[in-house]
Amino acid sequence: RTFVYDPPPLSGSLHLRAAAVLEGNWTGVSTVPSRGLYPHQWSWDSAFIAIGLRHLSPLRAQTELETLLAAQWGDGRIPHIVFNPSVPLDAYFPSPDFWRSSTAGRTAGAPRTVQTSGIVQPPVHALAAWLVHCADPGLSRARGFLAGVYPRLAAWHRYLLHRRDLGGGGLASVVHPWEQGMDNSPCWDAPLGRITPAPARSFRRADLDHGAAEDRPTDLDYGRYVRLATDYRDGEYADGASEFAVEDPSFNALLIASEHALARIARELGATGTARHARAERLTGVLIERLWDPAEGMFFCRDARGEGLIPERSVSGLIPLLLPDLPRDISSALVRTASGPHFGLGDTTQLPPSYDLLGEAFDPHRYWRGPAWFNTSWLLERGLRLHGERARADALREAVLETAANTDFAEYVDPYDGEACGATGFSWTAALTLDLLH
Ligand code: 9WN
Repeated sequence: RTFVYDPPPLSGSLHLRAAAVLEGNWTGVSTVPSRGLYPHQWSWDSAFIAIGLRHLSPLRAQTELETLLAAQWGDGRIPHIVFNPSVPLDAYFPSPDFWRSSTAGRTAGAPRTVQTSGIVQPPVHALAAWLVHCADPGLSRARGFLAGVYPRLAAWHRYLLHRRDLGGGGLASVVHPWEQGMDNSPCWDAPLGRITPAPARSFRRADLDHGAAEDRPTDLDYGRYVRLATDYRDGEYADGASEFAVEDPSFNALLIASEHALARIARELGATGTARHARAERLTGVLIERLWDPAEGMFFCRDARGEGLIPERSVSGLIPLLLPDLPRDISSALVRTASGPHFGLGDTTQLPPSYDLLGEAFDPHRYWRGPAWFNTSWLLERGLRLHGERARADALREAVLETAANTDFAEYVDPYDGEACGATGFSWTAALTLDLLH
């Protein structure tokens, strides 16, 4: 009998490779988005990471969210970065000495023992907490996981729906492009254009030590990001005065989806959850009333400091497909728009672009001005499935898995040919790959 060395295909399997990325990016209490470029804990990254981690280790997934929530501020905000004190200050900009959370954030109730940023990111957390619970309800109950996170998540939603209702219509506004998570989206060009940039010599961009300049935001963008963050900090992170305030469809859709998840969590904890479901449904109506454009068949951002809707097509305007209470005509229109010439889903693109293929500002490699991202693809896949678009959802799932495998879990990719951009070994790409494999 000849012995042929024939290793099982499993050893090279996508599952194991994704698990190895998450293992390598785990710090002991949370996961960094990527070792070089983003060496701390990021808020919405951790939510997506937990959604994947639950398939590897429900305990680690719970810990990921608990670590983030431990850094919550007294006013309810969950900071967009929780800094790792053992990482050198110059490894990432802006660093803790820029945000000064424990002093400038004192009035808003920033924690004393951990350093954080003072802005937020999209509220994917309650959705993540619910999905993490469902992966191992026994462990979750034994640890009191949901009972522990529920009050914090409720305070987070309260902060967004009250302190951040800057447009006065019932939706949450973001006060910085980093808050919405799609940093240099062309949607911000007009509202950001009104902001006087901080001088380029007043800060040093650590991101350019790791990423190609042509794949990243420009220095002028950064000057404005720094100006907005400085002003917010100098006003002690009080809400209301920001020169930049935008109601974004994806940010608010994630809040609504998370509100539905919070209703399920409440029910698991013995309440009815009815009031929360009703609120989520009501908010869906507000989202449609304020951000839906029937002629264009998608949602748009509203400039709360300017003139109405911002006429730029971002993938953000398709993400509300995630919502269960959308009227049929709206979900159908969103699917049509996603599959049409502006996004090319299942047609001209490999993965849906972050921005309009036909838009003037489209650039297939520059960050959120065109490249495709894995978290937005995951959200769209979920939305398609929810609304009965099974064939499209299956095709998108396949495309995500293939692109993740071919790019070593890239941060983002050229939407046409799937060429890797930014970092590789990117945590949410690995995590959401794992989730789609299950
Ligand atoms: C600023 C961590 C984060 C993501 C954002 C992405 C990018 C940061 C940066 O990286 O933003 O928060 O330095 O560019 O745009 O969505 O959460 O992965």
